[in-house]
Amino acid sequence: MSIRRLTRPEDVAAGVARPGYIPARHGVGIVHLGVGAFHKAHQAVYTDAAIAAKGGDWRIVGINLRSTDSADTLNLQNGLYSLVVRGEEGVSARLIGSLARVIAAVRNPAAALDALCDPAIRIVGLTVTEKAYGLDPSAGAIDPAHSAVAADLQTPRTPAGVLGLIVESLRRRRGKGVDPFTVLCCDNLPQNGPLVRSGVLDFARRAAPEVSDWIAENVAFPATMVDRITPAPTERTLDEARRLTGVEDSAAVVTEPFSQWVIEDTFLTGRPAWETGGALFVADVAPYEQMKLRMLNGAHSMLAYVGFLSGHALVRDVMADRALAHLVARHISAAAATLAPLEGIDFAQYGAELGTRFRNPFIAHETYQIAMDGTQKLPQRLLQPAEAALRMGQDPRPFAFALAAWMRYCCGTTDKGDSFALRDPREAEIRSALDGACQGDDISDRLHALPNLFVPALSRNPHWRSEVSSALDAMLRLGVSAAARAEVGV
Ligand code: CS2
Repeated sequence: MSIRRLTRPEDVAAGVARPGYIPARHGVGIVHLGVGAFHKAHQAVYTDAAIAAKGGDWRIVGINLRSTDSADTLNLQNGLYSLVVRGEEGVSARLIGSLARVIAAVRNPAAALDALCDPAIRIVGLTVTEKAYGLDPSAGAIDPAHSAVAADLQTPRTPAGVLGLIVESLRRRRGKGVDPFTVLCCDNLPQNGPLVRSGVLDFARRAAPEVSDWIAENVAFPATMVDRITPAPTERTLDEARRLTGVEDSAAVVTEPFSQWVIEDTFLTGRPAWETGGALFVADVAPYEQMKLRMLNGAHSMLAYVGFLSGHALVRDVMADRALAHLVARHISAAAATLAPLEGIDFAQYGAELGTRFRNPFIAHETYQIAMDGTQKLPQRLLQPAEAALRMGQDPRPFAFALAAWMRYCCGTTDKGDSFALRDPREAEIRSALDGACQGDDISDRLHALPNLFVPALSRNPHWRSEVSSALDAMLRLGVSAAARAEVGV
């Protein structure tokens, strides 16, 4: 029997929460680049709550730079989709009405620029993943070799990449006397607002120098910390959404109950009342961001490499393994010890909650998904806390073990000997650097020599290097699973 497709809020079964407003009565105020599962489980949900509580023309026009799937499914459903929340309290579905439509920029680049230039748009949000910007975070500058950056520097009036689109649309807005928008980066990058600002300004100086000072003076780039564990949706997600809502919804997402958003309140031309959805506005996001990147994301990366290599497909399976759960707890405490105190936050309690979230038996989060893009994630998640630990006279071993697990992952085979793709933008470079290497020391030397990844405080620190080599040796000699057990004595 075929069931009808979701196209109107009233299509869904009673018991499914619907938007507390009539979506079509609200205009758009936000463009969001990167409408994937995370955006749909996070910023779009806060925006939905804000419109329901305070009204306003704040619906979202999505732009996807590469994929066309989201545009195809969401536009067919008038932007509606169900958010399935799974946790101890059970499972629930809620219909989200804040997305108006999605533009697939590969098919329609002009529509993407038009949307960004629309005077109604006051905020441009971003969840495009770390690698999409084309930034060199250590230099706070663009990476001119990044493919999208390089292409957009050649043809800056018809851009296709993130920085190119932002700069060109700001240039056009200025030419027409339209106010600039606020750029709201929601990717897990350190100091994400200031970092994207420096990338935009660097790009503008090269591609549109006549507006670079104007951007520097008039565009706000608030930093944010975003958090909600959201696995990539699967057929099971869609089946469950169908069962709960009674309609066909190809855009459904599944997520955990926990959600957090900390934002700097420097919006120049207004913003939705996101606090009504639970967002926290603070003067300085950096300490929250550091806590989350080092404790949550750092432990996530470590458990992803160790778990994936030792045969655990899901985060919850890693947590069900006693030795690995110990290793995760050790990592979380070591990361907490590198942080400056943060008023109102008990790191021990935050860490304990992370353990509970990682164990959530109702969320199937793949270790292979988290293991992706290691070179883009290591600095903020593992290397900066390692450096801090060394500076503070703390034991760097937990971070060295985590880094060794990434290095072992770079070898491209699991404990069982199965080969896999690294799924990293620097995969080819890593593979050729490691060609023929099989000893821990040698692998570590070669990977520590990759340009723009390690700071000298680590790569030239003998204590650090010997901890990494010894952890990696154990993994190569015993296998990752046994090395992890030996590491924590369980
Ligand atoms: C994860 C994050 O895939 C990853 O690298 O560590 O996506 C993580 O699930 C989110 O940051 C949680 O907020």
